[in-house]
Amino acid sequence: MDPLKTLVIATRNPGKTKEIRELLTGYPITVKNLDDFGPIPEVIEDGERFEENAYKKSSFTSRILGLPTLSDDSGLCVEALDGAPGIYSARYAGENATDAQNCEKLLKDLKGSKNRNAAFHCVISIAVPTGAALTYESTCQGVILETPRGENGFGYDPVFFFPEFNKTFAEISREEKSRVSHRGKALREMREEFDKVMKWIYLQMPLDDKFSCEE
Ligand code: ITT
Repeated sequence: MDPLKTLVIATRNPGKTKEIRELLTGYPITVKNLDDFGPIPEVIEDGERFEENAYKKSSFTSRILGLPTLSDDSGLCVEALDGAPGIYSARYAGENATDAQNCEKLLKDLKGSKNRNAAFHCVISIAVPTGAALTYESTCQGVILETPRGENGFGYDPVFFFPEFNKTFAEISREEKSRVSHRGKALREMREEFDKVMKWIYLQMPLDDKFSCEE
């Protein structure tokens, strides 16, 4: 595996993997994810901000695997709930909660609330084994419905209504979602300067990797 031509996506969320892989097609790199490697220790996501957790995931994984690594830390911030579930989005209804249980708790907590404004946040961190990292971030505004709608996507997509499309994120295709989503926008920002990112990775990687004779 060439460390200068490989990018690992540090996630165990299949929904994220699909979206990120699709957005990275066409790059002169091989995209791997955690399923391509043996068991590796869990990252402790105990930061208080999306940025902190994104960096923890990318730097920890990159150090363990010795490969450039991209991570995504994201979540839904709801105005009437003072920004909750925020960084706790994945485990809002409990440590091993399913997407359906998280949506159910959200709808319960918002019952009777007139203010349904919410925003998805996404921070992308690309780290190299030395610990250096680049960060990209974006948000996407929407409204929380009273009942779930649609079968696509993951997480809170069935309850996240996007006014511009007059549909929830679970009622649109992955391509449509990527065009407007928090993750799509952050990744496109990265893609716009991907030549620079590749150069940065090359400069940051240990000398041994640059002079390796392996293909
Ligand atoms: P990894 O840490 O392994 O990447 P995770 O699902 O635990 O996977 P996060 O800690 O970043 O990831 O939590 C993100 C949660 O936020 C995710 O589980 C969803 O509940 C929600 N979320 C993020 N992006 C979303 C999207 O595009 N659509 C719907 N829900 C989303």
